[in-house]
Amino acid sequence: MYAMNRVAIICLALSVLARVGRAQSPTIDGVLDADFYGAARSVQDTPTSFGDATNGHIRFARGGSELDAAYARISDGTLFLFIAGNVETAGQGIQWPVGNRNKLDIFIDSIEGGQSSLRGDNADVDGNGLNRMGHLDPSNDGLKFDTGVAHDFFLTFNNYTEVVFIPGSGNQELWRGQLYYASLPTGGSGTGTLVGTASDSWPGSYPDSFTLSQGVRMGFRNSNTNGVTGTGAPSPSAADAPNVTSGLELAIPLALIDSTNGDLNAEIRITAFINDSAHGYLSNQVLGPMGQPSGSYGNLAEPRVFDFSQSYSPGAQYFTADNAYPSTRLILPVTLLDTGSISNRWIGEVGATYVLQYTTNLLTGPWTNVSGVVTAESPLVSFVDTNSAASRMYYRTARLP
Ligand SMILES: [Ca+2]
Ligand SMILES: [Ca+2]
Ligand SMILES: [Ca+2]
Ligand SMILES: [Ca+2]
Repeated sequence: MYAMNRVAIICLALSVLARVGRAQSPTIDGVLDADFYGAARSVQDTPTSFGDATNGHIRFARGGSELDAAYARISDGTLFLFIAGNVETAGQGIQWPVGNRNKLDIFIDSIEGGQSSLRGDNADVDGNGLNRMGHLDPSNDGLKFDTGVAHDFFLTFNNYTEVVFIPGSGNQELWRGQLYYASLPTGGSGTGTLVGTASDSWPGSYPDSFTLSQGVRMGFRNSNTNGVTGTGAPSPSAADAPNVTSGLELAIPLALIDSTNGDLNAEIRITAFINDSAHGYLSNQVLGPMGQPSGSYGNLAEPRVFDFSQSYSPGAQYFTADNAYPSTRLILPVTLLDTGSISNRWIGEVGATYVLQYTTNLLTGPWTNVSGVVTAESPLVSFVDTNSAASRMYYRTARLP
């Protein structure tokens, strides 16, 4: 089945193209793939005012949440996001303490438009928690982001336990991790959904990876006991934040964060923070970080009156992910046609020109043109390569100046 192998190779190649010389894709398991992600896009500089977890269990973090660093990379039609840190687990008081059900909120600015000031009429997700941060009345105008940031999508994660009766073992608390998604259109409303609930099926069973709906994959390792300290520690410090290699890892299909016509910004901006269970009380764990000076640590409190663009919130409370291959807005998976030809599709900028190229060796090249100039008449650009020679193992598109 040579043809199938070839398609598999090509699919693999597309991810390689993002950055030749680095790993092709991460393992979605809540452990940092340093070779894949490269340098952190943001590192925490503020000790946590939401408690410092010290128990170190792979799933259950007691008494604290923190965001130590963020890693992000776009590859193979997917935004890979790794948030190093831990999120307090809400137990039921049987095997695990009744903790706070903290929320890890993630906002993504990836397309034109969106909300620089959160509206109050967005989709109802996580107990209407998104709208808990949004506009209520003129004196509670809604959470505001840094100048120039208008977020388009929202994700929120939390973890808790569910009591399940296990014959022979009695009531057992099994871990659950929930992920919600909502769009944030300029005019409000939008769509929202529970992407999925990751579930341990048996006491002591802790799968590395979960496949949720919408093509989203999630890994979670909650065992961090290092990173930032609590603000109440004898010597509060954020010095260890860059060294944390466990946390929440997400693979998000770009189709979930693009516009209806397939457009996607060349730079994607992401804001992440820890919130309380109702999304009604912001911690000081934000990425990009708050830069709180020693002696002046404090939570940000009511989200409806907080404004990340004000002088009391210095610096950028967002981090970026580059569309990794600047000449390719987005390469979509190739399709093998009945004729043996290969259909290549990519998301381009209308009016821009591209050439489709192939190579037999990703490390040494050379790249040879398959097509002549292809002008993007619409955001979805396609070109069929009718030459099925085995030498055409890897494809890319190059945007012409
Ligand atoms: Ca990983
Ligand atoms: Ca936007
Ligand atoms: Ca810590
Ligand atoms: Ca700011």
